[in-house]
Amino acid sequence: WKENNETVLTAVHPDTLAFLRLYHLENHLPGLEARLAEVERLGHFEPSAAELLYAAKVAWRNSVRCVGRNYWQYLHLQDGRHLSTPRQVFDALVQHLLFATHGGNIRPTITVFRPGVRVHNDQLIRYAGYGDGLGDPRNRQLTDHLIQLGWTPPEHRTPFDVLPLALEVPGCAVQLFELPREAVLEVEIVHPTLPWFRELGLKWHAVPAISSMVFSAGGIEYSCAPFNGWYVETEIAARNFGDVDRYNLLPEVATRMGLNTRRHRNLWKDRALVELHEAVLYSFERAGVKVTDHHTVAEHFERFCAREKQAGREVKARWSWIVPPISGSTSPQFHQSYDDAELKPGFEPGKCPFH
Ligand code: HEM
Ligand code: NRG
Repeated sequence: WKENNETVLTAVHPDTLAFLRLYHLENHLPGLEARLAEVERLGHFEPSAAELLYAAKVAWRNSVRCVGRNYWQYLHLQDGRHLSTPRQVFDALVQHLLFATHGGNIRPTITVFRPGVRVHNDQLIRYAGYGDGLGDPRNRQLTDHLIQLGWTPPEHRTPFDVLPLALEVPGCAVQLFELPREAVLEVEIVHPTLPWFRELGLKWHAVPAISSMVFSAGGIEYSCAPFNGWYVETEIAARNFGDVDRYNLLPEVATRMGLNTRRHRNLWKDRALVELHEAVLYSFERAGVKVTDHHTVAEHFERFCAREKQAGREVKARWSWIVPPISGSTSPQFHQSYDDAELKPGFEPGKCPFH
């Protein structure tokens, strides 16, 4: 980039300039100057599909709270920037889930909509949390919000009622849509050796698809850019099932295991956790649904760090998110410290639409 083209340098948004430089540099592409001149002429940055895809990959690579970054180069982009009605956005979200789910052989996928589009749900697939304690307590406010927008819970409520999506596009009222069954693959949770596990009636969805984060790319803030990979078993077993303020299943599992839950020293919580983890891994595998375990993902994260180092980049990470919630010290990350600076392109928390 030549100093004598000072006007272009100052007129292009600094994040656009930084991203286009990185894009051309990392991909050994010629034509940076011509591309910057074009942005300057147009007066704004409209990423090509290839640029947008690379920005999304780098945003994943930069995600300090993500331990799954080893596969950052393998991300599929669905470009939804041309879509303008709630119905079109909904159809693209269903398409996203179908493509990503892939019958269980999950494909990391991101769909990018034009700025201003919003999904009120923080994940595309969420289970209702009802006022009387049924369901996922984490989603109580979201459930109330959806009811206020006109949703009627099913007549026979269960702990796992999939919530409808609330979609907002500029110039249109918020609209609710029910996901079709075939877009929501679920796994029944059973245990390889404890037959009573099935009677707990547990299941979980195959695809975690975060839909509440703002994708910041080259100076543009995409308010709706849902993305997914696959689960680490700890997310479901330790946190979603085990947390006291989620499904809180440790007391019931431990009791069924015949453990005394009135004392700590028999490690009933730890034993119940291990069985829950084994059940989740076994059930996903049995159903042919991709899931990883905390040991494998930790190993892969180390590979990612080594490759990044070779490329001359320092891996930024948030220790408390990277280290698994069980058996922390068995993961190499436990014994390290990390700088957790957030780079761009990146995913940032969005403003909650109902708070
Ligand atoms: C967070 C694993 C794919 C971006 C996380 C977390 C885990 C994880 C375990 C922590 C979640 C929590 O504690 O609630 C994985 C695995 C993937 C994957 C195994 C498999 C491919 C992706 C993809 C993207 C991504 C495709 C984006 C393109 C993020 C971000 C966070 C995150 C932004 C932080 C979320 C937040 O702040 O709530 N990931 N991930 N991950 N991941 Fe990944
Ligand atoms: N813990 C959350 C999901 C957060 C994102 N995790 C992933 N992301 N694996 C839960 O639903 O349990 N991903 O893109 O794969």
